[in-house]
Amino acid sequence: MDSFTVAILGAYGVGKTALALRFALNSHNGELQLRPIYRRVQPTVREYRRKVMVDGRRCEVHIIQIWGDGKLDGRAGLCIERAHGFLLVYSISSRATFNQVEGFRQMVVRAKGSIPPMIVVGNKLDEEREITVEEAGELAARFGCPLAETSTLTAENVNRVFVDLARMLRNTAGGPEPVDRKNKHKGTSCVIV
Ligand SMILES: Nc1nc2c(ncn2[C@@H]2O[C@H](COP(=O)(O)OP(=O)(O)OP(=O)(O)O)[C@@H](O)[C@H]2O)c(=O)[nH]1
Ligand SMILES: [Mg+2]
Repeated sequence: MDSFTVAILGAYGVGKTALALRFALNSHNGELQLRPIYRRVQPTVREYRRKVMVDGRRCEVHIIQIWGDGKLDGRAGLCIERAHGFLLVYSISSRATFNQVEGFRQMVVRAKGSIPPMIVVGNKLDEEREITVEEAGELAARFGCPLAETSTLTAENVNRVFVDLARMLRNTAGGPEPVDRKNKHKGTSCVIV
């Protein structure tokens, strides 16, 4: 079974922990409500795992390191080293968090010495929009990576963003592709809105 490690980066309060919890815990309980999730939110480093089907094949997604200060210290560097793929998260209702996305990407590229698979993720899709899909799409296009918009409140696109990143990682790793594959979201032009 493929196993990928994903790191979630983004400014304080964009919903990094909520994304990890929504993805990891929703797998076994579709009834999971928002409040119980957020009671469990902790502003610290936590690790989560979930097995998902990606194009008909099981895949384990291991989520590591969730932090908000954007400093490339030793701990952050180690986590980036361990991670195969990255979610660069901002809040669609906060320009300040959008403005920090580029810095997080640079931190990853600097630490890795290469450009790993990434997805730019605009979270809090249920809130009033300050960042348009167009400008976020321009940023993602400049990075050469997909854009997704999510809400951990409604769960919209949350699973999909992890599955799409896992697919990108599998394709990057050069693994064999299943014959029945129907992948509409392959490649870097994918925009999930
Ligand atoms: N409306 C709405 N609120 C959200 C969403 N995702 C997260 N939140 C809220 O945003 C706040 C911050 O969420 P966290 O998941 O703790 O954010 P974080 O990025 O992990 O924050 P730090 O670890 O402090 O950097 C919480 O009050 C959540 O309830 C969302 O999709 N919609
Ligand atoms: Mg957090």
